[in-house]
Amino acid sequence: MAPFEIMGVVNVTPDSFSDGGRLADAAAAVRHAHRLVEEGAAIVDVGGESTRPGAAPVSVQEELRRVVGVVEGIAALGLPARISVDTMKLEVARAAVDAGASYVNDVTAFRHEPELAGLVADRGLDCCLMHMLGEPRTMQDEPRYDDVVSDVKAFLEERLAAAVAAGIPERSVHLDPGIGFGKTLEHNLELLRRLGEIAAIGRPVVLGTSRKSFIGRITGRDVGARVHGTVATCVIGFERGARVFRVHDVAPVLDGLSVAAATFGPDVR
Ligand code: HH2
Repeated sequence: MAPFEIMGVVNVTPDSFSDGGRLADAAAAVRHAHRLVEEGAAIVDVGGESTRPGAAPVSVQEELRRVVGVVEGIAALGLPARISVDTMKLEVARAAVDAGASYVNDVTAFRHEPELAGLVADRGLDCCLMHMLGEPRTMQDEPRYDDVVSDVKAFLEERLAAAVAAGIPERSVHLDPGIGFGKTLEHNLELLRRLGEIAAIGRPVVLGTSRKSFIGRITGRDVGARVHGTVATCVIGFERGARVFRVHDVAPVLDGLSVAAATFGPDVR
């Protein structure tokens, strides 16, 4: 098994925080996915609803319109990568799976639509369950925890148990601490430092730090110039036990992770 997997981000949204609008046209999104796989992505994550802080929800119809054609287009290329759909909606996930997706990335961990777990179970899909405090519209309004790492870990254990109770085999579940989703700069750094406690749950940990604002707070860089900071977070995350890296910039992250994996080996904790 590869020591890590890169999940390349394909946002088909007019308003995503780092690449919004650029891939609004489906053909451009398919070409972008192709490039990410050529650069080394093992998974491409197609999302039609921005979850950036303050983002407004998108209707089912609009999300279907944005996502399904792109998933179909990527599937038609027959790339050596799996297609993930980044959605919290059952109907969107079902259509994306019918179009060729085999992985559901739900930032609400099946809390928005619990029936989504049934789809994952019935169709034998893999999934990512992510921690988020509150909802995107309000999540950055003074987030508070007793202890951020213990709270996130308890949440992920509870959602993993709920997924298994819905019929999803444990081996099909990845867990994600949800960097930036209802977290301050210090919360994000504490999660990175103590990521081993999340990895100790025993499921592969997904890390989504790519270009996020906490990197901008540290480096003073705008969103388009956070790639070096992103690579640093991925290398730190790998050393602390993360195994799937959701990023916009696949090639530089692959280099960083290759060096980290050669140094620490696949079994570091
Ligand atoms: N972050 C974003 C979206 N989906 N999924 C997982 N599992 N983990 C993450 O950290 C994560 C995610 C937000 O980033 P992005 O897709 O770049 O922006 P937007 O939500 O504005 O489209």
